[in-house]
Amino acid sequence: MLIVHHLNNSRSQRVLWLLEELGVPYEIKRYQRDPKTMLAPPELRAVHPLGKSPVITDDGQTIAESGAIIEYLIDKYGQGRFAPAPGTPERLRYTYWLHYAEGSAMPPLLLKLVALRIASAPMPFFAKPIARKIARTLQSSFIDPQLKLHLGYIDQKLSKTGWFVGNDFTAADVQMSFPLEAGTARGGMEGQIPAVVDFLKRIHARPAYQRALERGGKYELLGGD
Ligand SMILES: N[C@@H](CCC(=O)N[C@@H](CS)C(=O)NCC(=O)O)C(=O)O
Repeated sequence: MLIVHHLNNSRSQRVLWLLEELGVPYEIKRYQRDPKTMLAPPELRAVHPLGKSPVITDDGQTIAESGAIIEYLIDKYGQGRFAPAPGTPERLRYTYWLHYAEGSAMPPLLLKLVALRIASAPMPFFAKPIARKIARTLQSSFIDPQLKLHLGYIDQKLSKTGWFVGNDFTAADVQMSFPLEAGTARGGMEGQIPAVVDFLKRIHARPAYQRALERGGKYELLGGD
């Protein structure tokens, strides 16, 4: 049986969603973040040396990295669904979004989280104003303009057909859901990205998404609805 090593409030939610879309049976092994550090518990390192989620185990294989997991699931269980045919221009665009999600969209979101943490971290009183100033400068001079650039680009793309590739739902939409959920939860740009907000509404209404939420448990990144 395929096992999803599922960390609460994390990228593994989108793996559960894809499995529900595909109708593949799976088991969930749950891991809880440390409430202070938000890191995964050490047990996850017994599954994969980095101890990050998602990780799946299937047929004696351990697969980490959301994009690699999605490719594996589509190759093995897709039966031609949710991905354009290999060798087509659509397939290239699909591959692009699978990589873009983690390679380009997530880094500024992660930096935003770090800047917010620096600003609120416990430290000696005399260091606080300096730390806050650094965090604010980083945010206003680099992070926020980058987020605006990426979210604007994605919004324009989604305004054409409503999906990342062609006229239909694909696994690229699953992979892109996490940066958009995190981006709208952290970003405050909802008024400027109507196609993104609409995309999130439509994916959240999908029965498979709802089933994945029920199985995955509490997920706090549903901003944008
Ligand atoms: N690029 C990786 C990122 C994996 C990752 O950072 N996962 C986060 C959850 S969203 C995690 O495990 N965080 C806990 C930790 O780093 O200990 C992927 O897409 O799978």
